[in-house]
Amino acid sequence: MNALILVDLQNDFCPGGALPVPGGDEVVPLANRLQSRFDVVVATQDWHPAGHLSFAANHPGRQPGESIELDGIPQVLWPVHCVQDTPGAEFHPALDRSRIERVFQKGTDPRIDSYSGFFDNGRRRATGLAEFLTAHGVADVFVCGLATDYCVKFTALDAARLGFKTHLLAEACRGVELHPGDIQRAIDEMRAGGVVILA
Ligand code: VGL
Ligand code: ZN
Repeated sequence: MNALILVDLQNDFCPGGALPVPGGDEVVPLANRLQSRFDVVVATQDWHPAGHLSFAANHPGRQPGESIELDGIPQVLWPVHCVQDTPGAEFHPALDRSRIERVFQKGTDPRIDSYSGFFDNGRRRATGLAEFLTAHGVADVFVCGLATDYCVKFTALDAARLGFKTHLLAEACRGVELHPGDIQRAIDEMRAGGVVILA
């Protein structure tokens, strides 16, 4: 069985949102078209409380894009984004949700960020995605969505580490590119981590 993981196709990561990924909305029609090719479709959703410590606004004097350490883990500070029950946290309105069997929310603990759809950044808690895929007999995982250099990368790397045959649908991803070259470096890291990069 194969599975498509749709990563964080949310309003705040699209142009006009709080943490816009350039061209983020362009992947929505691709994601819609891809779904029919897979046995299982799941989605991840960045889902932060307003007091989340990945938000620069919750660190007086800090600006988005700066890096700090949070509980011993490096943390990029972001604009306030994907706050639970706000429009920015909703899926893009054009996303076809009819085949999404389960949504895995992440980033709910205010003290730790969660880029991967499987675990938080400290691997303290699992979302249940791995067990869900295993229970559905999934061996092959295909990842697309936002953002290539953060949540897509960590989701794909964890999938590969967990033993799923993991593929990146690169055309259906867009990245933040906070620093020039971040997207290419992310793709190189995924390839080195055993992820098969597909155009
Ligand atoms: C993401 C930064 C902060 C992502 C989520 O979905 O890639 N990036 N939160
Ligand atoms: Zn986030």
